[in-house]
Amino acid sequence: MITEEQIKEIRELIKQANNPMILFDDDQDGLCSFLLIKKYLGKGYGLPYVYRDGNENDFLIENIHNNNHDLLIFLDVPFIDQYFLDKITEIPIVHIDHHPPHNLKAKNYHYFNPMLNDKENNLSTTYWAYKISEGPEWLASIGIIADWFIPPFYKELQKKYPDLLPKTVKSPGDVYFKSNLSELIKGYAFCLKGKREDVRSNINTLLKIEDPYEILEEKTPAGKKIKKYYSKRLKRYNKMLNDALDSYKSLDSKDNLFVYTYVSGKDSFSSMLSTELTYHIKAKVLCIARVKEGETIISWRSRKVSLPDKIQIALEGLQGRGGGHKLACGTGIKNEDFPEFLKRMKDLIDEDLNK
Ligand SMILES: [Mn+2]
Repeated sequence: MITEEQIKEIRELIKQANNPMILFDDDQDGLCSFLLIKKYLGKGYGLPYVYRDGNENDFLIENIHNNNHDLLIFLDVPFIDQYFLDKITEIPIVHIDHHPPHNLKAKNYHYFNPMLNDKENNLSTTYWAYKISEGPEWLASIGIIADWFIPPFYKELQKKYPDLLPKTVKSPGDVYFKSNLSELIKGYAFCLKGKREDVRSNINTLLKIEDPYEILEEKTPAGKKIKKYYSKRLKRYNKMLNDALDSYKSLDSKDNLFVYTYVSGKDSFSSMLSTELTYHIKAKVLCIARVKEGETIISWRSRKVSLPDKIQIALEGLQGRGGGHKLACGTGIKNEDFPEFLKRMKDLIDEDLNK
């Protein structure tokens, strides 16, 4: 865990800055961490950050130098590049995360990760941002639940919002996918999709929201704007979800592998879609494939069988790459090689499960 002492240390480190730059992971956990920290500090400039290698970070490094940022904060960002640390030596860097720890070091680099002293404790970054900022709980719960944790303060929060939250929860999915807060948890993710200017504007609008009903019941102009933005995507997402659930119904129940393929040039919904489908259906392995121009991007989810080894074998001689965790992986493969790759994966999975 991140100790009370460390929480105090983080507060001291970040409160000193006048002009912090805050880079956060491109999902609800990253976004809610940012909203909490920025509200707490009352200052800072924030951007979603997706990992980039070496000099691909130059524009950001230049931006930090040119705009006289006096602190760099990373929130929920799994990896950063040594290159970054080598180029930014004159201002403190505070990094708060809960992914498997790395051991990059620099004099000005302060790294906080609950897994460093307890491998089992990987509570989401939003939870630690909540500890630092002390609230509000409803906002923290969005980031925490989306990262598949039940907030430690759930009981009190449920009493405050009995119409939004179920009394008992067995799985974070009960809130994420079945409650009246569901729309908002998904909506926050959709606010990060689309054109860069739109995302930036959404982030600024989200900073004005004090209460979930502002959005859900369109009570303020800011709330109205957010609901309008995410509703279009929510509709598209729900259509895909129902489509996938329908096709599951027609699946032979003996099949170990469930495959859902969708075409989308613009937004990717695969991460949320595979999480939600895993919650609703019982197939042993799920393959959510997004067909883009030339390439198919796959999000894999498994209940038990290990995937990375099988992906490596199945990719042999084909034009693709992939990897990830034992039960959650990704693959990118040329469209023409997708059918053969899928056939090989199905055989490998069947073979493993019928052992
Ligand atoms: Mn996270």
